[in-house]
Amino acid sequence: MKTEVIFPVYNEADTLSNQIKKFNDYFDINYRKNLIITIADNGSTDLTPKICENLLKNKLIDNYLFISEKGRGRAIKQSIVSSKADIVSYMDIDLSTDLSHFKPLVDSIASERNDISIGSRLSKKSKVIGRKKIREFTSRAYNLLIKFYFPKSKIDDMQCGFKAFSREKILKILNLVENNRWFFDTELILLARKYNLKIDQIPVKWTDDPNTSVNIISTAIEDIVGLTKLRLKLFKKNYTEND
Ligand SMILES: Nc1nc2c(ncn2[C@@H]2O[C@H](COP(=O)(O)OP(=O)(O)OP(=O)(O)O)[C@@H](O)[C@H]2O)c(=O)[nH]1
Ligand SMILES: [Mg+2]
Repeated sequence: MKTEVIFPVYNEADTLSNQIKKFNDYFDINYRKNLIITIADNGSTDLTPKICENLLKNKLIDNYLFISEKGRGRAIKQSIVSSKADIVSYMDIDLSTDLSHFKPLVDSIASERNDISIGSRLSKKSKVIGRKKIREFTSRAYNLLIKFYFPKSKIDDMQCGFKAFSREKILKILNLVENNRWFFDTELILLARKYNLKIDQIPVKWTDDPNTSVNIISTAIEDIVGLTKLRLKLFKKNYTEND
């Protein structure tokens, strides 16, 4: 069974090589053989493309996708669509999620037969190191708002950049996802709930990287608009089962 890990990146030249080496070094040769590593880049303007060429040459990654239009969600979507793996996953290049969770994330689909497994920084057993109070607060407030809008969603942390999917199961849902930026994760998971996919949550150890590409204000607006639109859309279409 083939597994693909997608790293969405934008202007990550400073750390990219080291992080990819760290990821490769973590796994033994046999495990790595069945793992496809993809970098999905949205028009980086720094040396990211050049570095990816080298990583490809040295077989530290298997694919490099350069997508000219912006949007992390767009990059993940396109990578999953063009993937040939049975299980597709994605992870932030800062490797904030401890790598010890990668195999359990994948195994949750491979052996426990879940359709989706997602990392959670907000569950009782999660361990979060170094996250700024304001990020912790906005994240908790956002996830409470989701529970208010979608009381049966029962997901602790929608936004953790650490998720895996059965590719076959997620393709149908992916077609319905409209957002191409940061709301992408929430929209995908809520739609997956709607269509009764089996979702597993894995509490993770998270060591925060203070460098961020997220603008809190604009992303908060995007999230609230996205949630409202999705709620209305699901009402309109008379979906009532798993709201
Ligand atoms: N493909 C693509 N990747 C992006 C884009 N913007 C950010 N990324 C990547 O998305 C991942 C997450 O970005 P981060 O800056 O770590 O996000 P963050 O602010 O730390 O958010 P948290 O990790 O949730 O605290 C990184 O691998 C980024 O390189 C984009 O426009 N396109
Ligand atoms: Mg980060």
